[in-house]
Amino acid sequence: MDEPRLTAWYADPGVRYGYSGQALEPAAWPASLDTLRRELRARLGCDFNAVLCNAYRDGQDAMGWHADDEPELGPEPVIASLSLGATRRFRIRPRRGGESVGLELESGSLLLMDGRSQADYCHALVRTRRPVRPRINLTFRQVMVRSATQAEALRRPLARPMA
Ligand SMILES: O=C(O)CCC(=O)C(=O)O
Repeated sequence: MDEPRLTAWYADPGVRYGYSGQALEPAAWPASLDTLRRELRARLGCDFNAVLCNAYRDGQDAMGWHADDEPELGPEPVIASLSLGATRRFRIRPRRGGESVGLELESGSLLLMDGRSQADYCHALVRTRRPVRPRINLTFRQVMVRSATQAEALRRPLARPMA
């Protein structure tokens, strides 16, 4: 699928992620990203089994309005978002409507989304006409893994109540 950015998905074995109609198969953790997730666990007390990496090559690469509310992230996911490279503007707004708020995400900054962040708000990484250098964003997540039996049960049609 065409996206205005580059993406990669590193995760524990079997941890898949689907969004916008695409399914990401896990690649093994590189040592550098594994070190970062250990550091985050030590500082935040949260386990992460996956990281979605987004590379924004220039100001035209972006991410549209969305919430990370896929069922496999659970009802109140903790998402730790680390920015590296160019400073870019992140915007957040209530899902029920209202003004958006902008945050300049600088290199080395860590944005933590938890609680009802995804249920009540959506967010975007907006385009800019300014000439900007590339930026990498790493969003560490904990994805719930279903057993083969649970996945099969979800695929089966619901039984009809007896008349
Ligand atoms: O690049 C960013 O800071 C935003 C990333 C994001 O919204 C996401 O991965 O869901």
